Amino acid sequence: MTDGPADKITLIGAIKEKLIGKKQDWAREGRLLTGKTADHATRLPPGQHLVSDWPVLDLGIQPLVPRESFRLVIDGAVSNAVALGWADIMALPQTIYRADMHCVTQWSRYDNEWQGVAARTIIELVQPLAAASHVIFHAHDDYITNVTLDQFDQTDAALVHSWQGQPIERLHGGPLRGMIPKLYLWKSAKWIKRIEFATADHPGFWETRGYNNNADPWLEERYS
Ligand SMILES: Nc1nc2c(c(=O)[nH]1)N[C@H]1C(S)=C(S)[C@@H](COP(=O)(O)O)O[C@H]1N2
Ligand SMILES: [Mo]
Repeated sequence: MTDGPADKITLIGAIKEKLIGKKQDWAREGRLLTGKTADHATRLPPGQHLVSDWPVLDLGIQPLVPRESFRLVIDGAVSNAVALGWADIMALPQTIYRADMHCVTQWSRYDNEWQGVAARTIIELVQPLAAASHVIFHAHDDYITNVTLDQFDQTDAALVHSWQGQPIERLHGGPLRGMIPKLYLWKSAKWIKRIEFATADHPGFWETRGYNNNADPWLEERYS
């Protein structure tokens, strides 16, 4: 294959320093906190409101990742590290499910239909070592986020390529993004390029800027 522009990964945009600074201030000041928690049976977590559109949140850079050059490395504390191309992703067993999403900036969107590869399919494929305790997502915009292996090892956690039956748009992290619906949405990395199984925790971009490491919306774990 030639190395033409069609298969190059392009970074579009520039880091939004001001917006990142403002979100860090929110964490420092504890903005948006209601002081309430809710049972998981309550569909809307505390302090959230419903939206019907799907807002876009990023650091200012929206990578363009052509499927021809797509490559996802899954490595670290696993017995079977892999590098998957787009055809490999699509050849894995596919899952379709419906889930709500909850962003720390207070919007929630119900009934999103996701299609992709279940986290448990990935876990079965790479065989994490007994010592693996965390999963670190690395993205093309250098965004990083971390979850525990238990948070990833859930029936509704997945790597998703379609939303409401359509390929996920570049703005929302296409061609492939993480989806962990039971955590605030910053734990769902867009434009993923590497998933690292780790034997220790490595807090990511927002987790090192005042945001909560655990990020359970029903416990209102917005900030650290
Ligand atoms: N690669 C990457 N993933 C990311 C982000 C980002 O800046 N870069 N932002 C996170 C945040 S803060 C949110 S709220 C969601 C937003 O996803 P959306 O733009 O599809 O709504 O993506 C998360 N994943
Ligand atoms: Mo966010």
